[in-house]
Amino acid sequence: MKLYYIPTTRAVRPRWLLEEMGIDYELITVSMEMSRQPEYRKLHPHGKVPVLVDEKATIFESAAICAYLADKYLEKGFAPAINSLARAYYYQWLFYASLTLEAPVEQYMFNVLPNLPEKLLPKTTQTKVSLEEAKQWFSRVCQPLNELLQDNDYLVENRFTAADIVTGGVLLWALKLGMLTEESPVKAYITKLSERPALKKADVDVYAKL
Ligand SMILES: N[C@@H](CCC(=O)N[C@@H](CS)C(=O)NCC(=O)O)C(=O)O
Repeated sequence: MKLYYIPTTRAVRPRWLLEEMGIDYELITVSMEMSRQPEYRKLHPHGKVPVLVDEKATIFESAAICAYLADKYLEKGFAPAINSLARAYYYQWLFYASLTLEAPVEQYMFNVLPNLPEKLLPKTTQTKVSLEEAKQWFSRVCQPLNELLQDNDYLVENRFTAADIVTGGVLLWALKLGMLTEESPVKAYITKLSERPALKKADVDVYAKL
């Protein structure tokens, strides 16, 4: 199995899951030149990461890759049983992280890291939401997570799943960008997730160099 990856990006999420599961994989770091090649565009239509190539499957979108891997190795216990009630909440948080939680974090990143390399932040994707607006927006979308995490360590059935990885991947950015200044259940949750050995292996911190 091959994972196409760039450090600190959304590609950390499937790598983190692979490390949690103890599955062997080949890591391919994607350079700017490589991402522009027609061969790479066959793997990802926009030349982005992550991409997972596994036997006949070529999959892009970090949350989809995590969901695929958690199901492929269901016996490892990173996804609830199909058709269970827990499965519904698992989907909810996987999609919430990708569609709702991530948007203000990305906007905040555009503001605080305006000098991100073009590879990581194409100028065409930058918009005009201010730092303060992004922070307030983030605080609103954290609210349901704060309520849940007040009494739970993890998002689904109070056990660690791929939904925690995708959500944790977004919150890790927020933490590193300084968006989580005040103490909250969300901050405690991501601080604790950050200590997981599998995440430490998967996330090579190059933020300081940006
Ligand atoms: N929604 C996609 C987003 C993929 C994405 O934007 N990846 C970024 C890194 S976080 C990327 O490859 N950027 C490089 C580029 O745009 O050339 C996912 O979750 O996989």
